[in-house]
Amino acid sequence: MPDVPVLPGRGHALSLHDTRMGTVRATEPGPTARMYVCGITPYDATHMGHAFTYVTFDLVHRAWRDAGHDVHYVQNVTDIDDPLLERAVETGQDWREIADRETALFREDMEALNVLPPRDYIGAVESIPSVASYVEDLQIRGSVYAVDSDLYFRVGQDPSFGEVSGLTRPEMVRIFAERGGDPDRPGKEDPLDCLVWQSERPHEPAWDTSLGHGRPGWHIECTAIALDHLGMGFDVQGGGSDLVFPHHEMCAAEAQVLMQQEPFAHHYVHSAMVSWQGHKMSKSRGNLVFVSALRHSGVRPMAIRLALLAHHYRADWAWTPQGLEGAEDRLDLWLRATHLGQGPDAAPVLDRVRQALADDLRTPRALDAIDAWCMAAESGDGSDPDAPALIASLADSLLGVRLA
Ligand code: 5CA
Ligand code: ZN
Repeated sequence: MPDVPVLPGRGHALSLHDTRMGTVRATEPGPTARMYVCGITPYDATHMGHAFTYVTFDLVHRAWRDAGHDVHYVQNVTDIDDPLLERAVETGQDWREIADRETALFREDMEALNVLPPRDYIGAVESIPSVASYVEDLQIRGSVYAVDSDLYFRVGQDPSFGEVSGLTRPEMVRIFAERGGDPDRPGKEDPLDCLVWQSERPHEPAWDTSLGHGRPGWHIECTAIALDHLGMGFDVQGGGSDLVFPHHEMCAAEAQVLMQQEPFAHHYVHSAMVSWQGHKMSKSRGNLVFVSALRHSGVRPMAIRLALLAHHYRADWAWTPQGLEGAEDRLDLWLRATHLGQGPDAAPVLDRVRQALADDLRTPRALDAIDAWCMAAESGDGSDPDAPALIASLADSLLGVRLA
């Protein structure tokens, strides 16, 4: 955990858009704010889409800290799943080696981008015993059935199923098929029922559990890790908007049936998609700009972070070289201005940045407020000798932009 400068006063209560309610409303954490963010599937390096998502939730982390909360942040890493096994076959490498290497690179990229690490960083593989025990609980509740020797969760057991995404059934069926689901598999009771346990396939890894020899389905992995480390009714479930359905809908349904309580999370928060060459940046399509490649070509990590922060987290956007150039210029401006001996009073800037972030993470407004101060300081306005240091501290503490 890097040092985060402590600022004078205290941050405002944080409001965030909640996908389930469709509105921006206040988060209401207790002394400890609890957040679960879906982590990477480590079969390739971190791209700008991932970085945008983790920087977004880093702002939540920082805003809560600034408002005086302790933050319990949990993230998973999907270190066993089909894409990893496919990549292993393509490259002749062991799937575990790929997962270890790409997870290490991800952590390095996040550290370079000054993303505060989660308190618990939990793998799918290490969670298998826990997953098996939750699936047994679902069986006891009559919420699981077998197709061949795979196990499916009856989504209809959760009366609130569908409320996270708010999609219609036909939309759900279509998106389910596009995002790893199997609506057409013969033997399923409801096309939307989701796989919770997959029995061993030839040449694939499998683990011995009370459910037999196999491996977990995807959604139950995050359900189990969130319940184990945060419990029911945590503050924010986060990820990119591609996870709204089916992933976050299924996680919520499984947990709500398991615990016979709702909600799984108070806010479901989703970051927009970053595209490149006309399509969502995705490992499966291969249209990627990697954080590590830019770093190794000499781009400063704080310029990458500023390129991401220039976009509000709920608006889809395209990565461009011009966007990065603009961010480099901005970083230069901020570095010059915060190294001056004086400038205008910084207290109003602190308040404006806090307000902008508390209002659903309006980063463009926060950047504008700092730009304005920097330009004024450069043109000789103001004579407060403490202001440059306060601007540097607030940029670091609230936006994660280190100007040292
Ligand atoms: N392991 C699962 C979650 S349990 C997974 O979705 N992994 S991932 O590697 O595909 O994505 C990691 C995170 O980055 C997810 O939150 C996903 O929503 C987000 N993400 C992926 N592509 C983009 C993109 N192009 N723009 C913004 N966020 C993205
Ligand atoms: Zn997840």
